[in-house]
Amino acid sequence: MAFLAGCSSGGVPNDTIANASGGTDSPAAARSPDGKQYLAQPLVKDLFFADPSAHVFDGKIYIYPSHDVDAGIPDDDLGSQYAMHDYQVLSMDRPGGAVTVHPVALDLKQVPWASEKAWAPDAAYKNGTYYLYFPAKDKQGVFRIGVATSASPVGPFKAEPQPIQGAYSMDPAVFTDEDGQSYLYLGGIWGGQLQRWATGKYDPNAGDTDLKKDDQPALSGKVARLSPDMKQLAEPLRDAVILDEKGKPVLGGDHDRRFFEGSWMFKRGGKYYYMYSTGDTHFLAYAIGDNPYGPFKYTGRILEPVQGWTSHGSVFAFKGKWYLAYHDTQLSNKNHLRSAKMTELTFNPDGTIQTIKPFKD
Ligand code: FUB
Repeated sequence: MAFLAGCSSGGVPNDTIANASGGTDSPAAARSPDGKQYLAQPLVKDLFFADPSAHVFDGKIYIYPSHDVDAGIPDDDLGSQYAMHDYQVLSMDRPGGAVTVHPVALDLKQVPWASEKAWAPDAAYKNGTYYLYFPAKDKQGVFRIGVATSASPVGPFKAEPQPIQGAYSMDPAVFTDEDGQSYLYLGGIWGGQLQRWATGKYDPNAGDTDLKKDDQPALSGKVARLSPDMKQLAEPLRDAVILDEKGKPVLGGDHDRRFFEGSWMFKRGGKYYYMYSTGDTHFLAYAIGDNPYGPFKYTGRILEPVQGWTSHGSVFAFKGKWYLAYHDTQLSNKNHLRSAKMTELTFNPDGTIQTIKPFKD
């Protein structure tokens, strides 16, 4: 059974604040630990949802988030504390509308190849089928990307017996272009293991951070066209290269601009906007290209650092307006217990994006 949950956002006031048992919830912490007022309020107040990937299917908003849990694991640089094991979908009729939290859509127990770490997912739709793309570690502890299908946008989803061949690392995001062709973006350094694939083959000895070559091009997120059945890569992964103002690849030492994790692609005005997280500098940055593969020119920041270590989100259009779905740790003040939020996003006349500050003062 689905239930309504609290929902309220800066600029998009909510209809109801309710908890899982249907009762009225108390207001979330009004201010951050250092006294700042939050721009937006959590979409859900009695469960933790992060990494919100938002899509509009059939005129309704569906959010595919990570479902954060407290496994009592201390924070480390590999993200061991993010010990999630299942997915639930959120839906709403409009930004600021009541949020429905749907039942478990997929549990890693139902995925034959997976062992742990149900990290940030995404979804796509084609020809009557919904596809859930999700990362998880396999039985050997290597991050892989899986795909599961359903006739409903909220699941339950049935996983394919094997991970997507040729895909690796984490944070899958699927973009479908106007011609109907879909592309899979993925990758994340440090705990996301992308650095271990730098040669194209998995190297467990490649370390737990990045290439450690600050004056060399940074590791890129990856992109590949999906096969017509949406379940395989139609080609090998390519680098989604981010260029600086001189047209040179952003360097590994440029932590304010280099790719870390959290790929998201959207298209506006014929341009391809590649959003990503800069990880240890905590920005959601964006770079613009002329096609889905890039290269993408670094353009700026979409979101300044939120409360909590990670930042990860999605951008979507609904009835002529644009929105950013993101997360922070307002309800827990713990890095691994995050709350999804939503706020409006504004483009400048030249196509650049007005940077969002997650606090009002
Ligand atoms: O939710 C676990 C991980 O934290 C995600 O996969 C990353 O993008 C970061 O948000």
